[in-house]
Amino acid sequence: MSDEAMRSAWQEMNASKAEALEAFGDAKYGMFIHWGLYAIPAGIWEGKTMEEMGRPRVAEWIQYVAKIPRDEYAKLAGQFNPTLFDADSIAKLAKDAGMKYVVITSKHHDGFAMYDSEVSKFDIMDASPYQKDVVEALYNACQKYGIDFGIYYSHNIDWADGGDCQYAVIKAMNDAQGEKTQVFGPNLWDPSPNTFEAYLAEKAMPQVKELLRKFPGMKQLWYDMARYITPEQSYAFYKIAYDEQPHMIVNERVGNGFGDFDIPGDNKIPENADAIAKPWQTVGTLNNSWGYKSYDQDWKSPKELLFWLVEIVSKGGNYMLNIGPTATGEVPDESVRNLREVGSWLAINGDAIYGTSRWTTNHEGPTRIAVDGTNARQEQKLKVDFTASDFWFTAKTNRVYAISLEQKEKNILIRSFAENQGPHVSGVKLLGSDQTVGWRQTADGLNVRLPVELPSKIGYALEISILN
Ligand code: FHN
Repeated sequence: MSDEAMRSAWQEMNASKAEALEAFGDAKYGMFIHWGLYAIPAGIWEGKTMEEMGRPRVAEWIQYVAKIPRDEYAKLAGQFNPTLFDADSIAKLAKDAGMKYVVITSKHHDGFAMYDSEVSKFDIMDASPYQKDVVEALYNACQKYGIDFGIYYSHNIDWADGGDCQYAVIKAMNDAQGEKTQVFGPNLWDPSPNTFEAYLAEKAMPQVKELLRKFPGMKQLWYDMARYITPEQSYAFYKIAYDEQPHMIVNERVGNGFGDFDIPGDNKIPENADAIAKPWQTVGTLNNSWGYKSYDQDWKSPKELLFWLVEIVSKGGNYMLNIGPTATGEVPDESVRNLREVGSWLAINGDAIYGTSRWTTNHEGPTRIAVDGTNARQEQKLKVDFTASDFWFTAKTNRVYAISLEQKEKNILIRSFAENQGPHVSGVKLLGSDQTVGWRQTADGLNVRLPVELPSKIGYALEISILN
């Protein structure tokens, strides 16, 4: 198939997903789950931490960073017995946290399937003493709680069975064009002897198909790290998903522009969201790792998490926030606490988040925070300290929401509503409260007198009715 034919077929398939993409746009907030054998070493191999061994520092990359031979890594499966895993409590946590969907790693770069795979014996049923399909358990629990379900699948990088992940082929192609090929992710220390083509035909494609048949009604398919993938291969991964579940959306990491929605980057808030043509999603960690890392206690506070959420939503995106369960299947306490606190905030202020669109401006006020990458906030020692003049905005028909993450002042001024410049205001309501809010629109902006008691622990959100 020519590139042109693939692109036009993709356009047609993508256009048929308008409704699913709209629902995705409304959902705003979801849970990512990185869970696999890497939760056993949890960031330490033979006494060395990820930081001592190299990069990246995220715990699910330990096999790569420590160059662990395949046979040796595979032995971890024999120890994987997460008896404390409780799918119901995780789905309920997502619900309580105000999240609308869950996406779980069915197979990460290490190649180990966390579900009952007929295709490979390197799975939770055949290779671990646990012998229960955790993906299926979560799928069922999500249905019970009305949470949408999605699956992560590492299609290019498979350190167990993907050979060199097609690195050599892509490098030769790039060399011929005088282009550099970055080495990041391929198994070059102990590659499986099969070809990448054989891996695609015998493992990756059949597993994706198997997952799509096992879990009907999925909302998202989340491929990852398409570094060494050709357009034909990306198209095939998109098409297989469409053929099985035409209404499910596929992320851009399928590769080569064939995704339905964009990912600006891991833990990255786009500076200029206007430039992103497709619906988009930022994925983020609760500390600085996706997989469980025993010694990373640098948890984002509820206020920091709310900053990420409102900054992303006010720019029109979705936030998918990750938990990394331990080897025994538990979710770290601090993760649970922080997620629940954000959930309590959303229970009060959810109208300002779900189902909203971007307004004419996403933020006003002096505080500017830019974060780009999973290690960035730790390296830049990010502080989430806002002023009473920082507001984020979202909109719905005839309403604009102004969100503050501070409670320092009772008399506030929102400059974007300056008379004769901003829209004409016809009413102001404090979300989660029946108390009357005093307000006046002046040449400086919208003056609001907040009540003494505020409904949320962190900040507040105002629903501003406007006349168009
Ligand atoms: O390499 C992976 C990483 O382990 C993690 O799964 C993230 C999540 O977005 N994706 C890749 C890096 O972008």
